[in-house]
Amino acid sequence: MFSLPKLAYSYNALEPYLDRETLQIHYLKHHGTYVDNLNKVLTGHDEFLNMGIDELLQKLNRVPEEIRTSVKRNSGQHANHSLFWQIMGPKKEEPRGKLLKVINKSFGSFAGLKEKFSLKAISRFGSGWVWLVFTKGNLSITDTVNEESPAMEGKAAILTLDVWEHAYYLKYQNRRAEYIKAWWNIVNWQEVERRFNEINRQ
Ligand code: MN3
Repeated sequence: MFSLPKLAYSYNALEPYLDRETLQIHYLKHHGTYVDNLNKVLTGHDEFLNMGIDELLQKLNRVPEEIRTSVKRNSGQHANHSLFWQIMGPKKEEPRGKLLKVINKSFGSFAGLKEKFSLKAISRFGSGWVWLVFTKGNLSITDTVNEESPAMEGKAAILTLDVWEHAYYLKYQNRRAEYIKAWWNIVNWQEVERRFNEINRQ
């Protein structure tokens, strides 16, 4: 069985950048529904129901074809949102240490990373996700459509941004660029660094 991960902060902790109502609906209703649907569609398929989410994403091709699209959709969204909640937090922080060095190497500066990532997020047409991926000593920015993710290709992302409209519409309406600009204030760089160090050690 899959379940909603606990949030490490309260629903209003990310105000004013991410409002309480949006966070609550996004987490409980949107993410909650993906988790419920995943458990429902996998009922009777215990092999997959008992996997961790990362393993399930790696083994989607083994899921019976008649339920594969639904399993991919809901497991992808479950994994993406779980990461998204983790890499946010109420403390205003900036990247430091080894992570900052690699950011500088890959994008010139922290400002360079923010600019390139924001541009990708603004120009992603329709629903999807933007990612910061660490492979072979370098950081790179990619975007994916709908529920897709680097994890489905076996790559580890250390940061992600949800640019589906449900992530910002209540507060920002169609102003996605404003949402993205505000979001930088609530990135949990300690967690991003922890994920970076974990991959860097491998
Ligand atoms: Mn979402």
